Amino acid sequence: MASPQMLAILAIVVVLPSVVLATEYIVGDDQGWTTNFDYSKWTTGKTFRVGDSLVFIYNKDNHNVFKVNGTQFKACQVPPANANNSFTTGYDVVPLKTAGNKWYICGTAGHCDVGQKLVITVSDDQSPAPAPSASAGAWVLVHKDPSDLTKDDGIYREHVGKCD
Ligand SMILES: [Cu+2]
Repeated sequence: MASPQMLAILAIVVVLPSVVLATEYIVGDDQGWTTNFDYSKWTTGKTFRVGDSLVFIYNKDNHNVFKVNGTQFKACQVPPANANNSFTTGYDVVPLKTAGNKWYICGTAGHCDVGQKLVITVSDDQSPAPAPSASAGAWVLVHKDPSDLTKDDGIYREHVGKCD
């Protein structure tokens, strides 16, 4: 019969992969959700997947979050608020439930116009980012015969430091 300790270990093993795969993105990092921040720059290099969450952190006296469509996003047009499209707590966790483009703006007058707007593309690809496996392959190649690679080869330069 399985001991409680064994069951606990089993539970951790089963739960862990889903915990690792889901990412909570704090929008704007330490700047949070605010005016005069470049959110398109913030999204650069990030991959958003179904199951991840956005966390909007802001002063609720000054800001809020509206989920809008692409047209409203472009025009900074605030839609009528409903339970599904507006967030006002100052610490809003927004799960990314479906793939596709998602648009968010602040509903306070003028804030979207000065950059408080965020557009992301959510992928339904559940596999981890492809970069690690690609670099692992390149690393093996470097070990095999580094002399085949020229000095200017990006792969060689990127991974040669990891060789022991
Ligand atoms: Cu605002």
